[in-house]
Formats: sequence, C-alpha cells, structure tokens
Amino acid sequence: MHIRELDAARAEFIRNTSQRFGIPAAQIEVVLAGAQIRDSIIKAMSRPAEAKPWRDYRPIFLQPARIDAGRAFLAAHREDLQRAEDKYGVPKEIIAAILGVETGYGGNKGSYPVVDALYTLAFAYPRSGDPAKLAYEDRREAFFRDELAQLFALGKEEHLDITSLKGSYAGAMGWGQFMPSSYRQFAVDGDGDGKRDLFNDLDDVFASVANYFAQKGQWQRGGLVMVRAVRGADAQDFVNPGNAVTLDQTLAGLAALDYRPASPVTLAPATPLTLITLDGAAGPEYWIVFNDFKAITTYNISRHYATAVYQLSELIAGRSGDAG
Ligand SMILES: [Ca+2]
Repeated sequence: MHIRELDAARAEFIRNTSQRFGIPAAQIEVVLAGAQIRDSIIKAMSRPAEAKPWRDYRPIFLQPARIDAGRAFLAAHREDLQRAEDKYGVPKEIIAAILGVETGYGGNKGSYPVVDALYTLAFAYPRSGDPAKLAYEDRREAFFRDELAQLFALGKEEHLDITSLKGSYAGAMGWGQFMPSSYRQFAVDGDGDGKRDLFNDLDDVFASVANYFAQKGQWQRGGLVMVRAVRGADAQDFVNPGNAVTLDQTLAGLAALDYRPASPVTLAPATPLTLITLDGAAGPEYWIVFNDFKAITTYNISRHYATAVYQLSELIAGRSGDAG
C-alpha cells in the first residue's frame, strides 16, 4: 500500500472505530501513530504450520516434552480444571491440551506487540500477487482490521493499556491465544474478582477456553471427538473437501461406503459424523470425526490442529488416543 492510501485507510479506520465503540478519535490516532508495520509479522503469516502434511505437523505438537509437561500441568491444576469441566462440560484434558498447543502451557504467550501485529495485518496483509487469491486476501485484511478495532473496544471495556499487550504474530493473546473479538465475546471471569484476565489468571483462562467451546463450538458433554476407521477393500476414496468438516454422514452411511470403526463404538444410529483422511507417517489414516471434533475446529479451522489437540489430550490423560 502506498503512503497516501495507507493514510486514507487509516483515517477511515479511526473514524469508524471511534463511532462504533465510542472511543475518542484522538486516542486511537495516538496509538496508531506509535504502531509499526513489521516485516517479521508478514513473513510469519506467510508460512503457517497447518499447511504441513500430518506426518510433519504431528511431531511439532506431540513430542514427549509437551506430553510430560501436560501431565504435570494437569496434576498441578486438577481441581481448577475440574471446576471448569463441571460447569461447561469440556474435559479438563482438552482445556489443558489447548493451552499446551497454543502456548506450551503459558510458557510462550507471544512476544509481538499486539497493536503492531494487528496493525501490520490490517494495513499491510501479505499479498501473493495471484489473482485467484485476491478475494481471500482482501477478506483476511478486513478480518484483521476488525480485530484491531475490537482491540480498542477491549481496552476500553477491560481497562487495559493495549499498547503494553504482547501476543502472537497474528495478535492472539494470553494463555489460550484469544483474538480480541473472542476475548470480548467468550472470556469469562472464572474466579469472580470482576476482571476477565486471560494473561495472568488461570481460573479465568480455564473458564474462558471451556466457555468458548461450549458457546461457539456447541460442545456436547461426554461426546466423542474422533475414532480410527478401517477402509474396506471395496471403498473408494472419501471426498471431504474444504477446511471445516461437515457432519453429513452416519455410521450406516460410512459402512455402505466400506469404512468402519476400527473398534466397536456405541452410538445412536442418527449421530452425525464424517470421515477425514490424514497423511500419516505410515500412509493414509482414516478417522471418523464427531461434533466435538468440529467444536475444536472453531478454535482453529485446521483438521491437523484439532487432531493434535485431541491426541495430546488423550496422552495427557494417560490414554493412547489411538495415536498410532
Ligand atoms: Ca477474574
């Protein structure tokens, strides 16, 4: 973007955000005047881990150190995690696994100034130059411009100095890496001290992650996440395009296509589900996925991400997760 275009886009953003959230324009102006467009953020956004095949993605998140740290984390915070599980229905191992994948259990909450991250992606989103990707890149830039606006609203509502906040290169914050809009919509005050603090207060963190899944993901208490499937000799490749999974199959429907659970599962016949294929180290892996798998994809739409979270949760719980 040329300087003049940037100035015009920024002026429009300031006007809109000021009106939308009742924040003085001068206050927004001062923050943006101190914001920087950072090349390191543009580079990081251009190579996400989710694009790797499952066989290369899995070892990043399911290495022994992360599993051991997860077990220690669960042991140290069992009662507090259990309270969140009881209230929201989301297993404590899933909450712990999310924190393990997102930030290594709080060890790496991100070191980028959140204002810079969102400002960079809102006004200098990386462009491939490929005309087929133009509409997608425009949508992403608009998404980050909205998140930057929501960050100003969050600062006003939570009495935060947003210029002091650190996070990921994409502007995700705290133990669970909430974007500003999710922070505003789904964060809850777990310990009842009147503040929603996703940076320092673990009761708030646990309750907020669980609430996110319960509200946005429509998590079903006691539901299945995913089970291994076996491909029969007569099966055709199962086509399941796109990112988000669509639960438009049943066990009987999959059986008719010659895919079956590797171990018997007890389900109501109409239970919605679908099949996904992962490119594993030993060849294709077939998995039947359910509502609570889809719920995890509301946190990050990648199937690899959801699978890693589930398998980490199983390993933290001391089960195999049929992780292979
Ligand atoms: Ca609190």
